[in-house]
Amino acid sequence: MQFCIRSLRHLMLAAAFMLASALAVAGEFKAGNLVITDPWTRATPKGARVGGGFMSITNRGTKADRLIGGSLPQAGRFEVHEMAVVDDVMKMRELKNGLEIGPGETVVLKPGSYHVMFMALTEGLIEGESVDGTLRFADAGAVRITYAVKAMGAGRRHGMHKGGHMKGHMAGHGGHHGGPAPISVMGVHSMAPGKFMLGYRFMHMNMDEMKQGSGDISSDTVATTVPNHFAGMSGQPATIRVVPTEMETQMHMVSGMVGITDRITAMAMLPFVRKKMTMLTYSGATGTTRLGSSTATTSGIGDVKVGGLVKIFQDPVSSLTARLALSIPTGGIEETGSMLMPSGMTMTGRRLAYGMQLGSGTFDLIPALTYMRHHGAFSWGVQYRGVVRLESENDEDYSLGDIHELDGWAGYRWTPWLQTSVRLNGRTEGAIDGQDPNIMGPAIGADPDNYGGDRLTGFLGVNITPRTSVLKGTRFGLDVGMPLYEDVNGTRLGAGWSAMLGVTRRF
Ligand SMILES: [Cu+2]
Repeated sequence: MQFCIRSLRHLMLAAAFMLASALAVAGEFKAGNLVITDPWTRATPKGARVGGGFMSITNRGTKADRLIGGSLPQAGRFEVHEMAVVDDVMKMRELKNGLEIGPGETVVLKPGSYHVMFMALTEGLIEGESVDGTLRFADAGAVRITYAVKAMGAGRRHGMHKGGHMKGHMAGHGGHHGGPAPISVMGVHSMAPGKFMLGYRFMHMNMDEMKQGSGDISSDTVATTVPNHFAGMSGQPATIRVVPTEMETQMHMVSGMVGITDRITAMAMLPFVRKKMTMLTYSGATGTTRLGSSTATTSGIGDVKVGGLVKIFQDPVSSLTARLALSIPTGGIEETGSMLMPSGMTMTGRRLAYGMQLGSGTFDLIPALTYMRHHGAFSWGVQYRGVVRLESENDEDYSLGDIHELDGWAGYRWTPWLQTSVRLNGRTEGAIDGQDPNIMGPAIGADPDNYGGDRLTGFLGVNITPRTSVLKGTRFGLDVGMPLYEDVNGTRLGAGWSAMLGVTRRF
């Protein structure tokens, strides 16, 4: 048997070629330390000019490499793309610096996520066929790969778009993610550089039942049993004589956000506050006689908020964003009004209770941390937000309690423009520290210990994000809540229903 070296080499070459083509068919390609597995694309509809390529890339090396380009004979242009949330819509964006694959890492290019883009296609991609192309890596250089052409809808993640408006290219890329957070949850995610958003929100909160701790208490019982904070001082009765029966708090909030860098977004919020409290006044030695009611209102600018959002991370389906902002004591803390006194006289120009003032009077830190995630039409998120008083007392010798809130919500997008949500809010607020010498008298609201407490509130929300061109980028939102559980400090009005109505517009 004449068996020469040459034929052996041919044999090995043939074997290597067969192996390579076997591997090619099996969908594995190597470039240096990189292994590209199962490249695939979709058949394109007639006349389509774009297509997408998907695969997994594993870096078996010890240093990072970057997918920076490639080619496909049928395509005039080839780009590397990511999916990112821009204007509340999932959009694809070119990665100008390429896609990094870290040492030991596997990056998966899949629908709704990273992908390569074939643009200016000169011919369609046919299901069942395969197409050859190249990839270019910063370090490993160029490599030839073969894409398997799968069915037009292959790899689509959720059915919401079945037969919907996503018939065009990239169906299954999701197009729209699960939608925005409820309108009451602010500072959820950052803006792209140079992009800005304006918002207007109106908040109404009703408080109409007296509570003591976690139990209800009638105003008659309050007047006869709850100690007056100022008892013992001259002319002061032993128990409360002025009991609030209802309070309305309304806030108009104008807000703005602008993207500074890819990670940093500046934000500001200007609130206009209006408060109205109705009080029942009692008289008599032990407070058993209902004398009558009086109402006090205050209104004006509240505490302005300024600060920034920092994008900690964001990928196509989730984001983690921190807010670092400051509340500036622009809201009035010397608001006065009239009140019916146990003596029967109506006093005017009296400093009203702490709860009727328009601001905190202190500089406060308002941190927040928000994680949000989307699964197709579903979305959910959690947000911690706080108010931390940075000063131990304001100009009137007190500081309001710190506030800590935790929000959890889930949303479902029924159509590209309609989303509903449920939300649970847990809130704890400390009592007032110190005392304003101008706020005194046998009234519930004049006692610093009757502030703060813990509360759990449930909300239902709806977001409408019109897709028509003029309203594109606008979101109309409503969020309505009812307390599920409340344990107040001391004795005070408990929370009733609340609602937030708002509109935000991105530019
Ligand atoms: Cu793309």
